[in-house]
Amino acid sequence: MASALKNLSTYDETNLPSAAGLSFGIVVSDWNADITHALYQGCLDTLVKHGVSEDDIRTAQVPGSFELPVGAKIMAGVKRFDAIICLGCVIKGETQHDEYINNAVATGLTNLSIASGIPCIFGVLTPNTHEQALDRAGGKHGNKGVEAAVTAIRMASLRKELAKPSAKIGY
Ligand code: DLZ
Repeated sequence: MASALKNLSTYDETNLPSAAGLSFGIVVSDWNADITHALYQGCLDTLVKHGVSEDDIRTAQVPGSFELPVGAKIMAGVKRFDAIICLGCVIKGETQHDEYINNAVATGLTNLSIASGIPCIFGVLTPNTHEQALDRAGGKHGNKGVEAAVTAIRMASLRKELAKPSAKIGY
């Protein structure tokens, strides 16, 4: 398993650009709320820790992960966020529902990111069990919401940086 021996939420804080002045949308799925709300807290704490003002964070709740792409699309139409973070948890069950939802969310967020130019971050857990989800929502594998926030800060900063005129001429 790729993540078996790693705490995925460890990152080099000194290497992350300040997120002050950047604005973020967060879309949270209420399905498996004990997990997604823990992801949300990790995400929010990380954004604030890196300088984002709470006034520059807008949160929307959607019923399930399947609704994350349209929630993000609505959010993208409300304000020009520097990045939109989508948080959910789809636990494998007896049927293939998880594959349909996960594929739809991944494709939807990819398409929205490319079409809008706003990074839409995939913060969706796809575990086999509830225990695996807990491990990744503040348990032994860290908090995936923290990672989603770090990814959002990096992508939002990159977007801002590349929008500046380059000082260099030629190569
Ligand atoms: C229907 C459903 C099921 C069975 N499981 C999950 C889940 O594990 N995680 C999740 O976020 N959502 C689940 N849903 C709800 C769908 O995402 C969606 O909200 C409904 O199918 C209505 O479109």
